[in-house]
Amino acid sequence: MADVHEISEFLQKGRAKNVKALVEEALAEGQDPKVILNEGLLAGMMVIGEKFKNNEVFVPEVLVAARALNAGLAILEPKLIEVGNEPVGKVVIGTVKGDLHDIGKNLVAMMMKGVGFEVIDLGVDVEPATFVDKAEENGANVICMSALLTTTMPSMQLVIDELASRGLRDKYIVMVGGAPVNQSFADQIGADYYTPDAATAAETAKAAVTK
Ligand code: B1M
Repeated sequence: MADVHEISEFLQKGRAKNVKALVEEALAEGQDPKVILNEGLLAGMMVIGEKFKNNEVFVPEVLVAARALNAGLAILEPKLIEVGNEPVGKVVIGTVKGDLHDIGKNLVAMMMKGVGFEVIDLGVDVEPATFVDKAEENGANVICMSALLTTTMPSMQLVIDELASRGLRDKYIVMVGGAPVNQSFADQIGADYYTPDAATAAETAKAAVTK
């Protein structure tokens, strides 16, 4: 039987092929995709994050671990999302200007699809005006921003300022998240919702558009 802890070990070594194979094996055996995600992939990335902070590993090692995580996520995605028939709305999502971290943003996008949103993923390093332009072009209801760096969090404010300057602030539900973001920051910049994780983000967005 595939061991989720072994998935974590391979991820820490950046062994994407092994991660992919073990995730496939675990799914074929009927193991819970959420356990594979949390105890395998995300647990492995948390170890890497801690080592990165303590200068025990450096950017190249983190990068290969992130690639391994994304390889595993690609296999898990269809199992994590069970899309309903009726789209509940449209979400524009991206990582803010200056920030290249996309794993959390990808997870949020995946969970949003899972609760029935159509997702327009703008990628990383997204200009404030682009969030607004794309929301307008696509007729979105929700704008989701992710930031992993304390230095890029202020970009979230710029997106909200951009909405306000175009007279569009009340048209959209604005959601923010990412490791350094918290409720008090969200309140300070005037975002509608802060959520600590991807699953809560998706549930909150669905509740907000259907209320
Ligand atoms: Co970076 N990095 N990194 N990094 N990196 C952090 C964020 C850091 C905390 C590491 C550390 O020092 N401990 C630190 C930031 C310090 C700070 O600002 N206070 C840091 C740094 C400093 C840097 C560089 C500056 C390093 C350098 O070059 N010297 C550089 C910056 C590059 C840039 O963006 N301009 C950099 C680069 C990188 C890599 C490219 C190597 C790689 C990213 C690869 C990629 O994303 N494709 C990377 C990684 C992987 C990390 C760590 C190790 C892991 C991040 C991650 O993916 N976690 C991270 C350490 C850590 O966080 N402990 C670190 C897993 C992911 C699932 O969690 O994204 O938090 P997260 O998402 C969570 C929630 O936050 C939430 O949902 C998810 C859980 O369900 N969430 C939302 C996220 N977005 C949301 C949006 C929502 C709601 C919830 O609503 C819209």
